[in-house]
Amino acid sequence: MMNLPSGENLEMNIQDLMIPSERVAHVQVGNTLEHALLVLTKSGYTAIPVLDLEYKLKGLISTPVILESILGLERIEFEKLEQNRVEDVMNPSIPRVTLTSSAHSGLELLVNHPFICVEDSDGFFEGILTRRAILKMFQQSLNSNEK
Ligand code: 4BW
Repeated sequence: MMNLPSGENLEMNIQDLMIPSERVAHVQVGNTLEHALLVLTKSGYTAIPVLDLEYKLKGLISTPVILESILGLERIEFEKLEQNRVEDVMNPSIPRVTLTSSAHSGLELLVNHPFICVEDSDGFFEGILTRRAILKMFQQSLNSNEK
């Protein structure tokens, strides 16, 4: 529950707002950079989670990080896309909450991150909470207040 400036209480449950894991584009440890670039390009997202074989969070991979890793001094080293693995270049620092975290902690992280990962109490990946989901919820709340 959150208190809006108006004094209104806003129910916000991370589980209800998140995109569930089966609908989240992701790659796995061991995948090549080429595979990751394909998934990123086809999905249209700039950054996606990296999971291990048990479906636990290991990092985030993004198009800029991949492109940066193949920039040589004089040319783009395309061969590295096949040679290198996502774990070689991913960002291991992941903004994350658990299913039972307060909505407030999720909201705070979303100020600086476009999405945050949600895991269960054993560290298994459950989904992501996006800025869009939060903004949509606020918009719906404002709309219903105006009526
Ligand atoms: O392919 C897209 N489909 C839709 N419906 N919206 C898209 C798509 N690509 C971008 N967008 C929009 C969204 O509003 O641009 C925003 C920024 O995308 P991003 O960060 O930089 O790729 C999107 O905002 P959002 O929905 O609040 O999502 C925030 C971030 O969460 C995205 C992306 O990194 C991640 N994300 C969202 N849905 C995802 C996902 N990652 C993997 N799988 C998903 N289903």
